[in-house]
Amino acid sequence: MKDKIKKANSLEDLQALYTETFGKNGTMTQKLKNMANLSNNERAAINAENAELRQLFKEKQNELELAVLNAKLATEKIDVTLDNEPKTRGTIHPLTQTLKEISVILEGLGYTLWTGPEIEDDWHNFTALNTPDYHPARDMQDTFFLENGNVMRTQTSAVQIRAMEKLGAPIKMFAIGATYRREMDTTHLPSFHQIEGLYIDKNINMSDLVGNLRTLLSKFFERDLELRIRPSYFPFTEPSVEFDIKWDNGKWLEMGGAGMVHPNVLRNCNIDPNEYQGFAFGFGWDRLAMLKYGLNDLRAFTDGDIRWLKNTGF
Ligand code: FA5
Repeated sequence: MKDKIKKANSLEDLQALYTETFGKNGTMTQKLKNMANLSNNERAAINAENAELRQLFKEKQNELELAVLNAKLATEKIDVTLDNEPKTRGTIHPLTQTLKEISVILEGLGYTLWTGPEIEDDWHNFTALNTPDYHPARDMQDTFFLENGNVMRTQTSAVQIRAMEKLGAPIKMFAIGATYRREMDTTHLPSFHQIEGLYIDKNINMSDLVGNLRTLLSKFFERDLELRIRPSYFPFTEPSVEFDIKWDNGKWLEMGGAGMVHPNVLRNCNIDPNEYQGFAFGFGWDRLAMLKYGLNDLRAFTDGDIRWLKNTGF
């Protein structure tokens, strides 16, 4: 039996041998049953054999169980060296990147972010901005009109009005968001974005405007920039200017419009123009991103072409 146990090569075989030995009619069971009339030596021999067989079974069982486990592990092995598909990461859109940079700079200069609706009423987009419906300046901005008389906001200046109506003066806010006009070429899109700034307090003047714009643009472009202002016209500012920066190639680049907020605009927002005055500025968010990141077609910003995004280096 000892040899048989040692040679068993499956748990089933071992179980059969065990039954043969220790089962109800097993050889060892019988021997143990019939020990009563045997001498002490004979009994001791049977007990020793019994213990030895049990030990042998136990050892063989452990050995066979281990073999089964190893066989199972071998088939279930995970090959951790297997090649994995490389993970592709998304990139930040140049506009989003620019938004973050501008926001950090303006917040650092004490401006608070405001938002307003993209579908705007006539009051906030035009009338309160000193542009009543008979005003010829309405033609400066080709407007998308909705059937109910609302408009797709043509300028973030509408958010100035909302902020002043709510907070009054003093106020220092900025807005950044989508704007819409009926135009389309390489430098004009029907849907583009603007950045607006407004600072109203008791002693604000044009030199504050120039200083703020120069700081903002120098920080954004990360170099000391020359700023130039030229007389211009907007119904909601008086005097009005357009401002340019001197680029690396020595050329002046037009950035946006600005000026001292017109007294009528302040009055429309229940602010007394004899007590408060201040400046506002507005410019193209898309154009800022184009310049900083050396992109040359405004239309690419909204085309959603992933190849373009990848080539922008973002
Ligand atoms: C305005 O919209 C004024 N609200 C700016 C302003 C604010 C003046 C506060 C005074 C005080 P303008 O129409 O020039 O101004 O537009 C400002 C800038 O928006 C332009 O310089 C240009 O950078 C950008 N812009 C205008 N139209 C488009 C367009 N169709 N596509 C892309 N960018 C545009």
